[in-house]
Amino acid sequence: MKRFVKVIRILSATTSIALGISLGATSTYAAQQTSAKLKGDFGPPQGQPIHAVLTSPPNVPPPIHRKYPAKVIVDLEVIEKEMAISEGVKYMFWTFGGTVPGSFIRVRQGDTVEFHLKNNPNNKMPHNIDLHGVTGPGGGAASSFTAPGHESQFTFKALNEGVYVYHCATAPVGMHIGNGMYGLILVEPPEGMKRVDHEYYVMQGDFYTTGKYREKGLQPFDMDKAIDEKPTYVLFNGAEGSLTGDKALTAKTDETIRLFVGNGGPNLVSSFHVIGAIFDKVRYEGGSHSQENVQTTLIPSGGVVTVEFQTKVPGSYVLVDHSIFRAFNKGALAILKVDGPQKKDIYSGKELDSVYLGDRAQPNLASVTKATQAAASGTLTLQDQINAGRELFAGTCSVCHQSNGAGLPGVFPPLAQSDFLNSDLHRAVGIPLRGLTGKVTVNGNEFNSVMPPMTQLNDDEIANILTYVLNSFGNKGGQIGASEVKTERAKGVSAPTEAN
Ligand code: HEC
Ligand SMILES: [Cu+2]
Repeated sequence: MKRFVKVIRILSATTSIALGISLGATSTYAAQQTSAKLKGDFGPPQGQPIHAVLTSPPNVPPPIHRKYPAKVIVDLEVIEKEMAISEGVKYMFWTFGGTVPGSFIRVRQGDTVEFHLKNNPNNKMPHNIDLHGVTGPGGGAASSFTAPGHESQFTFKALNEGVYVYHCATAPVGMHIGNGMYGLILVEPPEGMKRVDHEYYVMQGDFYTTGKYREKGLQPFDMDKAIDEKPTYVLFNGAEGSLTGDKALTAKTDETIRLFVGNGGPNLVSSFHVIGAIFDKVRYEGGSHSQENVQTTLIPSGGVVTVEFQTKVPGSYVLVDHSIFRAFNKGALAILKVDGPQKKDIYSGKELDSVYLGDRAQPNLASVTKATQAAASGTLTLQDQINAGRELFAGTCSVCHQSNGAGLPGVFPPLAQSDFLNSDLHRAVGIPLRGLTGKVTVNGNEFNSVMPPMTQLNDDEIANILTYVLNSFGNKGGQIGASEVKTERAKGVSAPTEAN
């Protein structure tokens, strides 16, 4: 009998590679076998059918305390919808349940899961679902192929405990996954899992847009970049900033944390790391074996890990893909904020600061959004510009010029009461656009260094930052409009501004 289980597993593994291909014959065969004594089969479902509690990331449904196998009904709807992938950047996501990653599903080993997949009538594409926690061909893919405005149903017994990825497996599969169609299903062991203070749901994914990183507007999917495996964004929970600022994960000191961290891919393998924490325990690949005292763990595309650790020292802990350009230049960064009394005996002090995190550490960009909207509707005020400029400055310019604009002697010139800046406001417009090189004298001190062009900023953002700078730090005031930046940009941005 054991050998038979193996055969089914191999079949299911190979068929989920040949995604979408129906092997109907084996699925009835597998269904008949569940009445025999298989691992994880605790007999027929008991009690009333239960509707599964589904949660949006980063939330995880509550632990199951049930002591018997039940029939669990899962209702999941596919919704294609436009959402922000980064500040000012929209993307047409395809979702399970309206979020990326999709709704978190939690069942108990031995449960009989009646799965309902609905495809919203406003959607344009057919979709299906392959759950890696299913023993059966395609993980449900062939049985769940659903056109817009339709609903499919199939049933499976959750034989293996563990945490599993689910994803859409409709051709072109890479595109469906690349648009955000993945999530996690947890199959709890019958005795349940060890109690922890917080469980969170985080899932990495790589995204491919025709525009470059942070290029504004609605960005279409780029098939060539996807095939070349050159993502524009690498993200936790489907958007840059989805887990930072006031959306950061939270805990108190001396609490235990369990993170279910999935990787939807479609292409990249994640080197998952939490800066400043050591995982006490990792269930790698979502399997039953665990490893202790781990710094960085690999999460395959289409795989999951469960990591557990304790928050001993207060501060901000940064979740990254330690393939580190992805974290700081493609968005793969999230924050766990731990509050509580200092523990100087364990760690002396000085938290991670803004130089390390750059603009990813900002509380939020609400005032930037407000200014963008006001500019579009023609109601932009000086104060709107200053407010937006303050937040953008904190993330972009303060790294070098310091948050009080004082600069660093001999290295970064001051923007505070800068005679160079105040003597020619229009020259200043070219500086963030093209950068600045060569000798520059500010308030009698000479600097001879390089400021790189701030290519990630659009015209509105540069106008707002400069307006903020001119109205702060004892400078003489003034206002720069986006149209002026636009005119300056049109002159070309390739050669850096010469300081003299
Ligand atoms: C990576 C560090 C860095 C960042 C980030 C940076 N600057 Fe600079 N900035 C410099 C350096 C270095 C110089 C001097 C360049 C030289 O020696 O020619 C400079 C010079 C300037 C000057 C002219 C000198 C002065 O003090 O008046 C202005 C204005 C300025 N920067 C504005 C900005 C603004 C606005 C931002 C944000 C959009 C920004 N900088 C971001 C490094 C930086
Ligand atoms: Cu799909």
